[in-house]
Amino acid sequence: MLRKLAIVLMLVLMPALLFAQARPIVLRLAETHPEGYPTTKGDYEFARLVKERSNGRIIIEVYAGSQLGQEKAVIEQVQFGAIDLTRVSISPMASFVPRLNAFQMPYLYRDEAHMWKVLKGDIGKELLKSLEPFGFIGLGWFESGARNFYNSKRPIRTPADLKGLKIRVQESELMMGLVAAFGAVPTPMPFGEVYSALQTGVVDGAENNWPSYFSTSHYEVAKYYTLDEHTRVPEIIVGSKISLSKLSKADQELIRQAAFDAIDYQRAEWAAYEKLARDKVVAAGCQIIEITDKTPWMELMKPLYARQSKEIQDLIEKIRAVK
Ligand code: BDP
Repeated sequence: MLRKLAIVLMLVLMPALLFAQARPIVLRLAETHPEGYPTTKGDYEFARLVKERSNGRIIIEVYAGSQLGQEKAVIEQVQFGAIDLTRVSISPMASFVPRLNAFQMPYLYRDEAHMWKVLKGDIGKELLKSLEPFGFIGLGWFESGARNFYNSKRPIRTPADLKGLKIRVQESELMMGLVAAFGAVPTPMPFGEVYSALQTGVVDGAENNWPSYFSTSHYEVAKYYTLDEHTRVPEIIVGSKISLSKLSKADQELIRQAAFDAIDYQRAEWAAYEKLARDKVVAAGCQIIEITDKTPWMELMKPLYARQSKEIQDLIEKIRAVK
């Protein structure tokens, strides 16, 4: 009798146990860029590493092309746990975590290598850890080149040429201040709306790196591209504290490490695509304006630096001191 009962129990419980074990943890990652963009490829590499290292127990589904919404809305959803992960620019992220502004100050990094020394070093690691009280788990950084102004009206050779132009900016107070300090009129709006805003003349221009200028086709409607490189804005991969804290500490660490290990892959993809974007834009006949002396541009940014909080000023100093 007892044996029979045990057999029956086993038959009933076994499939349930097996099923529970086999069902992977699925996490959704929101990405604004389309498939094929180097940053999206970086997300997939992150997902691949997580799947491989967890033997398929943890699956990250990448939703590219703003399927889950525009960046600011996505960040809100990550904060309250409706989206598990996202890769975003730190510009909109800084509205949630103000100290991030220190990392996107104009003309802050000497070059790309300096930025990466900061991001991968103690300062960058500490910053990722400091996001928790805001509801985020900082996981890693991606490359995003340098941002340049472009517009449909005229070649910009000096900051004075920007005067009065309506320039789209990310949804970020710092970026608004930056564009205003150059004498232009900042117009914040989500990335996905910029093409039609340029086309219909709602804005005269915008600013972005080569890959975004190209992949969004903005170069078709705003052909003057000025290489002033006013800022390098790192990209950040963040998780939702609400959703990731449901995982074991070991799994959280696995995810964090995978994001960090995807960085070099994304950087290599970035470098290749940046070159391709540049070639395509040039071939399309856009007017590229080189800036040989950035001093007058930098000068205008001094009041923006002076306005920052003590906490940000201290971080800026630390970043500059990294050799
Ligand atoms: C691109 C960033 C993307 C931003 C976009 C923007 O990769 O995350 O949303 O700029 O300007 O360079 O909004």
